[in-house]
Amino acid sequence: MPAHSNVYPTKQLQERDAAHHIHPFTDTGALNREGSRIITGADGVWLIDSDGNRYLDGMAGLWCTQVGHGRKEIADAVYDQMRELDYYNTFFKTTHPPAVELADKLAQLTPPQFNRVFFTGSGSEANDTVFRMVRTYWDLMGEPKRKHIIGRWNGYHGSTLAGTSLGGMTAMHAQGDLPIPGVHHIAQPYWFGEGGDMSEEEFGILTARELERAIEEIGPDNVAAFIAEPIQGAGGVIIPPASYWPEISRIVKRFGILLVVDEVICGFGRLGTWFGSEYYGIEPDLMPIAKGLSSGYLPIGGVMVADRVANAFIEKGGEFFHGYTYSGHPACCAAALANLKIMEEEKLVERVADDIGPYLQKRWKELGDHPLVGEARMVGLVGALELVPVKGDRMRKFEPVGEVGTLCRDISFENGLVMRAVRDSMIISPPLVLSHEEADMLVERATRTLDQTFDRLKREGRLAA
Ligand code: PXG
Repeated sequence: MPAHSNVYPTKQLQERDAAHHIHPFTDTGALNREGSRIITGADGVWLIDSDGNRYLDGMAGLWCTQVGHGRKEIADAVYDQMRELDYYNTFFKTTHPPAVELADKLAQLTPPQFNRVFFTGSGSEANDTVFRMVRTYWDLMGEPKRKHIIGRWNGYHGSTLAGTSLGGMTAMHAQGDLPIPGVHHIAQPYWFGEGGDMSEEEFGILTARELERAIEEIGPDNVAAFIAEPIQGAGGVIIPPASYWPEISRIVKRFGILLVVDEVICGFGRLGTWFGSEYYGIEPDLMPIAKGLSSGYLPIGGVMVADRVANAFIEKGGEFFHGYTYSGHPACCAAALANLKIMEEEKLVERVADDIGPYLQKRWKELGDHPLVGEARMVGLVGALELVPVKGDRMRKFEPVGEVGTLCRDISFENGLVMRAVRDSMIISPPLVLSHEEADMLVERATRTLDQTFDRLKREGRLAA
């Protein structure tokens, strides 16, 4: 941990932040009254703030810091790259060694149908690329009517125009008059919240068949693609029933539409496989990637393009009028390469599958016994706790939704653990380098947090009898 990190003038920084900085996904007025938390340093799975407090980073930054914070290897690789070639574009018949090397590496790491990548600066840009690529693909294939794209309610694909539209967050749609015409949404496979009396198996099939129904309603010749996350992340770590993905695969194949699997969170080892698609045995045509690609050290994303799609662009010819100044940025590619090297050398994906994954899952699921927890679920190193007012009754929810989650999140911070609240569930997605001791600390702090939240709710009479 840097020695200087607890000598920042918190109050002054908060005032300047409030005066000049508009934060993402934030009620700016409310934040300005409260003051931002100022993170000044990080090392491994630990964060430090401007008052010298240490927090276990249970969210790996924002679902991205697979290799942990403060890795000198990545900083050195970026420094070296910047000294050699700071920036040059990849437009106009040009490339550079780090972009070549990263594209080649990604072709090796991803499932066999993927041999090409289109680089972007983020996951949102990746999904905007997907949107234009999908529609252009069908134009090239001589089926220009295929313009409709189906996503899911409560899916998250970013906050640009296409990302917001493809995602199914209604509060986001309301800002900017979205979705873009031609985007549709079907139900999510959220058994705990929406499964009613059905078994998980039945509910998985039912929600998957919504895709079939939607395709038939829109007209099979008009549908271009279906997009989904293997496990919904921002939507609350929604782990689909085992019956869900096989049924989706059947439907996608039946109608010949493109399958877009958004790997921005599930990619790069989060589920104990390199990609979430492998965990669920899905065969996507396009895979947006970002986050864990560089562990967040520098912004980089991309779209993995399967041969089926890439060949249409290559064989049918013509320019794809699409690209970003920072597509394949040399320093970002160098950061990604150094990150992937660490992941391979330290066998982090295998570690999630065989070691720290099963260890934390076991300990996390013990939290399911807590009186405030309706369900504790986890795959790989991504998990959720559903907080409920009445233990054993999935149908009962806190009112208004989200208040208890926020309270629990704030208490968790006080206890030195970063968890994210989604509605009234608590989410973790820690760095893949988490040690067993740190996993124990995480669970111990989460337990204390649940106890304190429970006591507080009890005192305030907010737990149903
Ligand atoms: N797809 C998925 C599945 C994501 O989770 C994006 C695309 C967009 O990536 P960029 O790099 O443009 O942010 C994401 C991002 C949250 C939260 O609060 C989640 C994300 C981003 C910000 C906040 O859980 N996911």
